[in-house]
Amino acid sequence: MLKKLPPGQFETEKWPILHVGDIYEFDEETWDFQLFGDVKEVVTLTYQDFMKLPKCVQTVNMHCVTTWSKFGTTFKGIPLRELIKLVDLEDDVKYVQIYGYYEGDRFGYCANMPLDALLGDDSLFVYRWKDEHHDWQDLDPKHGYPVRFIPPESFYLWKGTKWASGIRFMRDDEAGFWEELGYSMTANPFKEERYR
Ligand SMILES: Nc1nc2c(c(=O)[nH]1)N[C@H]1C(S)=C(S)[C@@H](COP(=O)(O)O)O[C@H]1N2
Ligand SMILES: [Mo]
Repeated sequence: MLKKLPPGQFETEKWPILHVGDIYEFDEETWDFQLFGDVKEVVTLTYQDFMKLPKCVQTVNMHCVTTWSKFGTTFKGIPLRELIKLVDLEDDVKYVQIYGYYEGDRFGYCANMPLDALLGDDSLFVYRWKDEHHDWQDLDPKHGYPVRFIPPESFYLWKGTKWASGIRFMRDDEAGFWEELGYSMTANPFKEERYR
């Protein structure tokens, strides 16, 4: 895994914790994952359905807009492209909004990204991880258990929705939680796209 520090970032060995609101407490009974928006039919997955999907293991770098970068964390998760196979998208869907819990609201947090940037092995809904200092382990609730999105490193980590609850498919780009507050729509760390 190439270690390239984007402009204005510093390297951290530790994995910092950053979010708004309380940590979501997982309850398998009430948890589900929704695929909705510009789709022919809404698809709802139980935790069992979700965890049966094909998995992928990938080592990625994370870049937080607050200037820390963590290199070389290995994640196990479900690629976003596997979820796309489960829905019938309307024509011209080009963006997604990835939702997660915020203060008890399952759609309280979200982040927008172009769909075509998220079709690789580095766009994962993750639930296990390891790194140089840690053996394989479940994701901690503070990092997004039971599943959280990890975006490709061409996006700042706020696009990595914790406690993920669904994907809304969209024809047009729409601002997410931080984007509404003035952060970048495109958010490429290597171009230092922090604000808009
Ligand atoms: N649901 C939710 N996901 C979230 C956030 C949040 O506030 N709520 N914060 C984002 C931000 S700003 C960052 S930098 C990363 C931090 O992930 P970490 O705490 O696992 O390092 O989570 C992102 N995902
Ligand atoms: Mo962040």
